Amino acid sequence: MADEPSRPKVGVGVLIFRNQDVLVGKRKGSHGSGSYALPGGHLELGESFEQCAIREVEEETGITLRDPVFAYAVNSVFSPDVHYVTIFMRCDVEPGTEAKLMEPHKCESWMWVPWDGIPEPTFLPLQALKDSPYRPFS
Ligand code: 8DG
Ligand code: MG
Ligand code: MG
Repeated sequence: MADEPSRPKVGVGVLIFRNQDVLVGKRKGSHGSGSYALPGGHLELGESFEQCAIREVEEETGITLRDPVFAYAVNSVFSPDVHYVTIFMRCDVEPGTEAKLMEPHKCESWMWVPWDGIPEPTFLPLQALKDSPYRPFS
């Protein structure tokens, strides 16, 4: 077991749109600290992408998502031994929806920003999504 090579992990990032704005948070306490990322986390054993999106968003923001749908996927090599495939799920929420800071040790704050106004530095997988052909409103 000790000699097993490391392999890529699967992360799920969730695009939550409220009107034209997307929810991002400033990461704290792990890799990419200080960068802006979507809510999300690791896909757990046996989970669907939809279940992971709903669980992580509930845990991190208190928002209950209805019917998140697949949006895009990117491949991100952070360093020689940190490699993630990120599945982006998308869900549009009601205009009055607010995000709670449920894990203040992992996130400085949540903010709703326009797609073209995501602050820098941007977390690597989210930057890859921004650089991809994915367009949220077309
Ligand atoms: P978890 O243990 O609750 O599953 O994870 P977490 O505590 O929420 O950690 P995280 O760093 O937010 O997410 C785990 C990994 O998921 C992260 O290290 C890299 C990967 N990941 C991506 N894309 C995205 C993304 O867009 N947002 C978030 N939050 N994580 C992502 O590959
Ligand atoms: Mg999490
Ligand atoms: Mg997370």
